[in-house]
Amino acid sequence: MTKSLHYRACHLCEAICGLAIETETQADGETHIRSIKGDAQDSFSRGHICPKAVALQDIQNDPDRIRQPMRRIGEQWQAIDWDEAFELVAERLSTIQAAHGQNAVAVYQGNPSVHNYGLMTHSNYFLGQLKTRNRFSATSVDQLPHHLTSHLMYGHGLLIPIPDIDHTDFMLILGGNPLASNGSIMTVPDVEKRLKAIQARGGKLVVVDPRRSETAAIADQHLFVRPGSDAALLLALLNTLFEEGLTRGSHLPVEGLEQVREAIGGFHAEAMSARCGVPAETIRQLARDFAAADKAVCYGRMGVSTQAFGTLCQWLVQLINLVTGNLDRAGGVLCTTPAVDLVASTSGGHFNRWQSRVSGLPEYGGELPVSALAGEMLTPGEGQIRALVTVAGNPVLSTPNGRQLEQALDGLEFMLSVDFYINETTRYADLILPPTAPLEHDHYDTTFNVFAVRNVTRFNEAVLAKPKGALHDWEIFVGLAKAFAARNGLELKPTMAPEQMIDMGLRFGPYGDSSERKLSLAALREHPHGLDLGPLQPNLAARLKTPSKAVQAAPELLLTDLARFAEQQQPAAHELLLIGRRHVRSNNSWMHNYHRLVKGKPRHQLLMNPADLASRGLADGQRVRVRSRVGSIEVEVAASDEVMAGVVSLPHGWGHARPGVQMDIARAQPGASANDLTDERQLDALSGNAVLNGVPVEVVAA
Ligand SMILES: Nc1nc2c(c(=O)[nH]1)N[C@H]1C(S)=C(S)[C@@H](COP(=O)(O)OP(=O)(O)OC[C@H]3O[C@@H](n4cnc5c(=O)[nH]c(N)nc54)[C@H](O)[C@@H]3O)O[C@H]1N2
Ligand SMILES: Nc1nc2c(c(=O)[nH]1)N[C@H]1C(S)=C(S)[C@@H](COP(=O)(O)OP(=O)(O)OC[C@H]3O[C@@H](n4cnc5c(=O)[nH]c(N)nc54)[C@H](O)[C@@H]3O)O[C@H]1N2
Ligand code: SF4
Ligand SMILES: [Mo]
Repeated sequence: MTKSLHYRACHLCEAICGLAIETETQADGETHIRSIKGDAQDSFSRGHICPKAVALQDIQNDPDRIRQPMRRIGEQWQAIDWDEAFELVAERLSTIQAAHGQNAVAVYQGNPSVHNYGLMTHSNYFLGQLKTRNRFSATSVDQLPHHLTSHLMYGHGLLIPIPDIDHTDFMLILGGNPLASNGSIMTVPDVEKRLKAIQARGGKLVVVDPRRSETAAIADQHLFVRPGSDAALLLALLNTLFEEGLTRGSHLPVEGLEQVREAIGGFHAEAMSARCGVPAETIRQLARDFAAADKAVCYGRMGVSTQAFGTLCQWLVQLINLVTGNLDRAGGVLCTTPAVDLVASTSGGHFNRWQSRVSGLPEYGGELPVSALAGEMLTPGEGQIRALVTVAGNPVLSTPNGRQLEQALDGLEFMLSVDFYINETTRYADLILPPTAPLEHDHYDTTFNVFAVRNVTRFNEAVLAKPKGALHDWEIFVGLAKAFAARNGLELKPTMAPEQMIDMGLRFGPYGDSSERKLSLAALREHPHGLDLGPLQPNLAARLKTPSKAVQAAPELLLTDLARFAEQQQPAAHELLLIGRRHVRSNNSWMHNYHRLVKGKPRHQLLMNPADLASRGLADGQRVRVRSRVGSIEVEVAASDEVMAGVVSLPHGWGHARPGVQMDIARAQPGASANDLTDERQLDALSGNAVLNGVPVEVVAA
């Protein structure tokens, strides 16, 4: 029996914590995980770990995780071999495209697509050949407004300024709960310590959230805001900064600031207060406090992106940082200089070059908003979607109106899923191709190093050997690409393994061959705890990709969207508004199948303010029916003064009781799906991003 210790970054969430994993190999060659701990030698995560990383061993050992290609015949699943599976996909998709056009095949790529570097490097090797305009992803139920804002203001959708959390004096968080999520578009392991350090050095943390979240609970100030109304609050803050002369100049070239000042002239704190539910004087004081801090950060995340004015909110967040002199400044917000630089090596993106056939929603970067997906399948006519490929996604639980999507999936001619579970979505697939588990492949974080609060880089080997007969995600896409190209007589450019691509990316990058550091894959292999490349530095002037090489403060699209905001109706006073939440033991929809993470008291209840319970004659713990325009669910309600009156909170990613789901532990405590209530027609009209927060519902006894 031999024991060995492996160092490895966790890539389950955006925090990329370093792990120390001990394995044991028995005489018969079987290797098991003995322990998973935080890696104290990782200078970025400093030993931090959360319960999800410990559950990596449960993913590894889960009997429900599928390990060979599975074909569905009626209700039955049959194992088939890889070559037969690739042939089947090539035949079915080619036939459907030949009969109905290329757009008849759609693609949905889920969240782990950006956490798994083999998917980053190789999914397009196959998916690109499909040449379909019907491409969708989890981006449009999440951070699309961030990308669109950066594309419009800075010329590249990935040029997103990151909070310099370690050096700021004032952090204003709207719609983010990093104590549960471990940070998002802000890769920050150990976030609680880093937030408390702001306070310890005399700085201030302010949280704006309709729920007193775990992060709000440690803040110096928490403001309840009516769901979906952050644009009003942000406009009032910006207006106050201008009106009270609280702005500071910027070293950056900026165009359009005068237009901004004019356009927001009417949105006084006094006028906006009623819309967002925050008193005018509180808003003005917040603007003064923010401006008085030497170094300050305004950060808006998931909760403000997934609302009716998500893009407007993200634009206003950027403007608040800009006009207070905190954009591209130490202690403010800064862009990374990543070792593999996706900003330098790709074009800035495009927007609204085409629209979805039925609902007319705009593409961004070649993808359409996923709220349009079911409609494109259900609505007959030329261009109707007849086949779907899902990759690392569970849109039945994660996109608006999941019940409608189920109906649409049921009517498809063919569906392929690249995934290792038979879950709420993949149970509709005709074929599931399972990749290796997280610890069985090597890892370089192409995505989240770009959003990290320090410039960091690391490459780690697989901890466990690839099982016989298994394929990595990237190898599945190579197999699919070859079979599809052969059937269609297409020429396929040769490819290389992901690690070789990373080696090239590193060597062409800012710390590569032409620099003193000479980073390469070989160099990174010598640093299994990761390499720290220093704090973020001002770099935006050189990185801007706008045609004028100036920050565009007043993009036309956003000025126009202000008019839409001005006309918006207030929700009726008697309505309850639904919002979401996350728990540190969850990971979107797919990590409820591990006893370690779901044990203890249930965490899927609907939280409701005691006053709202009382006025409806409901009691804590009772089962209730929640209804929205699109559907209804039944769930237990819990009284909580964490949520403001008029608001109910339900976590997404639950709802595992659907027939055919083969995840036994998840099914035992299924919860209900928030996305059986969210509405595919409720959108940020500018970007097409889904509204997941601020959905009108009613709650009655079940
Ligand atoms: N109401 C509401 N809805 C939401 C949200 C919300 O806050 N409220 N949040 C939204 C957000 S931010 C997101 S990102 C989406 C997420 O939504 P999705 O991306 O659609 O779904 P996930 O729940 O992340 O499911 C990931 C799937 O990938 C599989 N998987 C895991 N690792 C791998 C891998 O390495 N390779 C492959 N091939 N498959 C893998 C899992 O088995 C699972 O089926 O949900 C969104 N939906
Ligand atoms: N443990 C865990 N970690 C995760 C995930 C997970 O599922 N579990 N998912 C990962 C993913 S894919 C993402 S995108 C990130 C997201 O990370 P975060 O952006 O931090 O998202 P949440 O934790 O959902 O926090 C959103 C907050 O917004 C609040 N909110 C809701 N509506 C509004 C509103 O109208 N205005 C304001 N101001 N606030 C509002 C909610 O009450 C909630 O506290 O987390 C990632 N990390
Ligand atoms: S916070 Fe948890 S899930 Fe996220 S990277 Fe760190 S250990 Fe992994
Ligand atoms: Mo997300």
